[in-house]
Amino acid sequence: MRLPTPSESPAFGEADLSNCEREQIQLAGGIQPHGALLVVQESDLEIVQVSANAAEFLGLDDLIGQRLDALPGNLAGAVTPHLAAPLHEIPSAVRGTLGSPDHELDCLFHRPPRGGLVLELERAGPVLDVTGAVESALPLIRSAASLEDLADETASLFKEIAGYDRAMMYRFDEDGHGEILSERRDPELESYLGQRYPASDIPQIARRLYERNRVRVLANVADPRIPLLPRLSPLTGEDLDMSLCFLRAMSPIHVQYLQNMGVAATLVASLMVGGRLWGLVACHHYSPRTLHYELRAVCEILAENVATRITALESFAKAQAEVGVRRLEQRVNDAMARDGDWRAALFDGSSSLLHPVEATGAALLLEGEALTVGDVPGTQDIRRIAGWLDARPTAPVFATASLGREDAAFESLGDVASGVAAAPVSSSGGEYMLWFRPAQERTLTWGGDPHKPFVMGDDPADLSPRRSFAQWHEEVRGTSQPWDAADLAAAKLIGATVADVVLQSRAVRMLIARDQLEGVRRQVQQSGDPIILADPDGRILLTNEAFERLLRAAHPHLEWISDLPQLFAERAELRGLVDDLLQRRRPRRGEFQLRVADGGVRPLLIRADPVLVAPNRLLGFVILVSDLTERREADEARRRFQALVAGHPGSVKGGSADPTYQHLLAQVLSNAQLAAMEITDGVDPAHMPEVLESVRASVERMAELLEQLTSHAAPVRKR
Ligand code: BLA
Repeated sequence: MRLPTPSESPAFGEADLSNCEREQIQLAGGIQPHGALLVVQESDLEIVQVSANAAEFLGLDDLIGQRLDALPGNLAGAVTPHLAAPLHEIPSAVRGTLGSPDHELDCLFHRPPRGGLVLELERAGPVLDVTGAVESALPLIRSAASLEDLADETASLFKEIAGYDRAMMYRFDEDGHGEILSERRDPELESYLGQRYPASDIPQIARRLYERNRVRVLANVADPRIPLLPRLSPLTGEDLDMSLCFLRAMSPIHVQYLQNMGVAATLVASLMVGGRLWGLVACHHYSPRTLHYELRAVCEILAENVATRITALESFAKAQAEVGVRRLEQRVNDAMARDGDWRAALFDGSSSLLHPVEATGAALLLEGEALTVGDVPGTQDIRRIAGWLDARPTAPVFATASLGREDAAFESLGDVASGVAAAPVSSSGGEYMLWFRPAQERTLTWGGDPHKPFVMGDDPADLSPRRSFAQWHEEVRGTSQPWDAADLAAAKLIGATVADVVLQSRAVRMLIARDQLEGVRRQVQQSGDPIILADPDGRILLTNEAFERLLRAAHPHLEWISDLPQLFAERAELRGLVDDLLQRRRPRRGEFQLRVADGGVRPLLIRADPVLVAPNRLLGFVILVSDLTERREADEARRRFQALVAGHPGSVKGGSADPTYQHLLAQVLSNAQLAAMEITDGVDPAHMPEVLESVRASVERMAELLEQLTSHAAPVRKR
């Protein structure tokens, strides 16, 4: 016989240590002896392939080449009406007679993938109250309130209904390892409850097969395998695909495994949850045992119902967590709409941030701040973790049960943060929602040493699955309770919620900032005073129209603050001001003469300030310029006016020594002085000179009038 190359899948029974994962168990080429198998050609029901025990099973000779409907019994007639059905996923079952003497048989028939019709025959079982069993079992399954209850109920039901010595419910974890969740056994048997079995005990190919063929019975580990004759189907020239055959002989490796375990017969049903093999119900018997079609069907129905209940319980748990997350999301969004303080709503001190993820601590790192709840590492350590996360892919969630194992630098944090789940909340890096779990010492109990799934005899060919199923304890340290899919789903949801509000609040802030910026820009533009905004290097960022009018017209190449001094008469002095401002960040004020086009100057007041938001954070510079020309003119007007009114009546044209005149004039002047004070206080300097001038002119006119009046009246009074 040709040996398979390593890349090939080994034929049934030819697997060894290197390739047993790929053993083609569906091409078993043989059956268990408690039944018989026929393959017929569909057109005329001619028998083309049989199990080696078929003739004897039926009390007939020479089956090959005969037509099923020509054999004694009514089976062919019972089968034919069902042939309109597809029969390639679920076999049909009929009861009928066949052979000599014509036994009553149960026949399951289906179409294998490559043609022909496979008929599997077993002796008809005793009459059972099948519906009664199902009817009483279903309410128990349906009312199980937790997975634990359901597992216990399932083991009880299978033990009772199928009658095996031991019944177990077995669940696979994410890595394919199995754990016995529940067990019902005869009292004299040792317990397997809580034990774990490595994924290698059940190869992937077998798992895939068990997704289609949901109930398997191994009647007796000591039974010989009955070969198919001929081995290859004459219809296809290939091995018969026995995926759906209930009589299929089981892999010798597995049979050996069971023998090593001391088991004589098994019944195993698949638990399919969400389209994948979630676990198994496995029953052991310590003497040969088989189950007839009806009971196998009952077991399949029970297993389906159990799986449905698992789906419901798991999705209920998921929905609960989701309700928690949604409530949290609602609170955060409400807070956002109310006063923008969504962080307070997220960290309201309750466990709403921890519970859905089943974490013991949580933190939000955002904009340099760390908000926390529960047991968390110090802020510095949280930042270190975030820095470490920045270097690896984290979206939508990153999770580890042992951060210390990922990076030894974090080993010392194990008491609070061995388990870390993280969801980035922005694309800026360093901003995460984090959850923590402490390291826990756990003892995993394996049913045998998981690292030695095989034992090798003296002869390398003498290879068998492990012989010892003695409990093997694995101490697990430095890792937390692992995060399960539901935890991570909740973390992902919360992370997404937070990322949304972060984005939203940043967008809002941007709009506000833009609005404020617009406001400031408008004010600056509308200001009558020239203004310059410069960046921290002194580069001019923004000027207004007043500035353009005053300075730019004459000097279009202003780019830097340091370009300003050259425009002034006091160039050196202004350079000092600019240096003080730029180098020493010192606010300065001063009056300077701007040189203007016609060779003249314009007096300007310059107020220059650095803008600092923190002692060392310079945003830039603001330079305000006031044109002093008008003020200077106003000052001049005031001076002239003061001179007029302050005891220089002589300056008033004409003038008389007449005391009445002098008295009246004094009144007019003090009135005018008062008015002038009010005028200088209230009038804009641009208009002051003319206003003062008008007062001055009016005083002068009045003085003249007074003089005329007094001189005119004098003779009268003298009279
Ligand atoms: C199949 N191995 C299985 C099955 C179980 C186990 C439940 C499915 C059998 C069925 O559906 O009928 C393992 N059975 C267990 C365990 C318990 C139990 C863990 O009762 C615990 C109480 N097996 C090995 C190794 C290999 C292996 C090392 O231990 C090879 C890599 C192979 N297991 C193996 C194969 C099958 C199998 C090939 C398929 C059997 C078949 O359906 O033909």
